[in-house]
Amino acid sequence: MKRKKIKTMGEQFGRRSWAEPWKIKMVEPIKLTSREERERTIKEAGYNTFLLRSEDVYIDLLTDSGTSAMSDRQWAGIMLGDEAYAGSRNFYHLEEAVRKYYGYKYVLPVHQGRGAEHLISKTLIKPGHYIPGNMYFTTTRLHQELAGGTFVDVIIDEAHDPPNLHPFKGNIDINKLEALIKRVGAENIPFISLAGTVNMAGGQPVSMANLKALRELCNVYGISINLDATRMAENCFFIQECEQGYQDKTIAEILREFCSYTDGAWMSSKKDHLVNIGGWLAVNDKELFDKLCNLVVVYEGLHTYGGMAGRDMEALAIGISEGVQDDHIRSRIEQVRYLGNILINWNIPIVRPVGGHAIFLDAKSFYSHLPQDKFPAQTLAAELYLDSGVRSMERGIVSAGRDPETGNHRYPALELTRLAIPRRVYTQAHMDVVSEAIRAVYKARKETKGLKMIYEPKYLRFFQARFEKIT
Ligand code: P71
Repeated sequence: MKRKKIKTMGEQFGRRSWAEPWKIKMVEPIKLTSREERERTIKEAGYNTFLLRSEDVYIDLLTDSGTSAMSDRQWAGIMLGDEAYAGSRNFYHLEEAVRKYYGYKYVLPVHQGRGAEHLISKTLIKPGHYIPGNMYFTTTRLHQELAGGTFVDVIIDEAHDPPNLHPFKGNIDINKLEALIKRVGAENIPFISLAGTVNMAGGQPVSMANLKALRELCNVYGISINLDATRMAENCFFIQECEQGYQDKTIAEILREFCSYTDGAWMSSKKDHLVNIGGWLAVNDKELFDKLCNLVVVYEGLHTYGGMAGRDMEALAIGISEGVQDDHIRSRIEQVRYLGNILINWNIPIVRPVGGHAIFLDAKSFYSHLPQDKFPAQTLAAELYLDSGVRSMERGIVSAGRDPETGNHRYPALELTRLAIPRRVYTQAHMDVVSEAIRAVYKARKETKGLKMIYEPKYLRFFQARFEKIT
């Protein structure tokens, strides 16, 4: 009998193989539960993956936020925590790292991204203001609304179309933005809320050319640009790969250039910076900084710790330099692509091109027989967990919440189930298991009837809403 020739992973994709630029020094056991156990645990969790205990999860792709593995250098940094109330040495390391890699002048630590969103929204947004941005993010928009503003999505139309292969689906539609400015007046737009690796669009990048065009327009109207830099290092990988003139630049160089066209940034360091908690807010304007600096003591902590322990700031400062290394970013994004390419090859509907931090299943076309108010993406997250203990997150109608004016559901064009890949945590074998779980759920899709919402909290309902299976 002729033996079938086995191909390595690289060979399957027609290239030499490459591997992660690290080896594993410490492991954390995980266990696979039985189908009966999962039937019970997901029911108890109201079919909401946020309400599962992590012990009952096998492969946890709920989020890439705060779930990455720290390096030995970061853990060593934890031992160097200077836990003084004021003026901790670790704060100065953090400040230096942000200045070096992002280039902003003034830096404030915060406990995590939404802490920074709160401060900047409260400081700059007044009732009646409009805040244009490249697709909403849940916490970002909520803070803008709580400050009295209205978020306006000015992302390009391609971003709302899962199979569209535009390489920079995170771009701002400059015409849409200019029309908004003309309609509401530049004086009613406190800043542009620009995000890299646009989360809700499927981890889609913004191009340097788009940012330059945005800068020009904003200069004409005197509007500032604040960057949600949460996954900006990943965004820079796409610029390096696809945008003319950037192939020979490092991620760190591209990042510095990108930030140089913006006026300030907020950061959830739980992503690019490879830490479990932390964030910062940075601006170039001294007057604005003084206001933020005053507000941080009300909500976060003194301006030299902002809700973080000294040790956390040290791990974060080290994480900033590790998070922009080219080999790290490449291996991180190629792992996401590895999973994505398998699914594309099997004709399973996902958002394309594969983005930076996650695979987004297109639940609308996956469960094309389910209307959006039967929560297809929530249903898909529950079914994936039931099949194999893989945890994912709804990013559709539940996440979109209700319109504050009318109280009706918002019906977003995208109804997605996100499988976010933590950095430096799972192996290719885990990705194989995940792909097969998705395929099994896809094969059984016609039998799935959807969910009914039985409890709905007021703010960010997706975190705590509860559902029942429709039978
Ligand atoms: C993610 C998260 C964490 C999360 C937040 C809300 C609902 C579910 C999960 C957080 C982000 C983010 C962007 C682009 C700001 C924050 C807030 N993402 N901007 O994707 O992705 O940062 O969580 O540190 O407060 O799972 P924070």
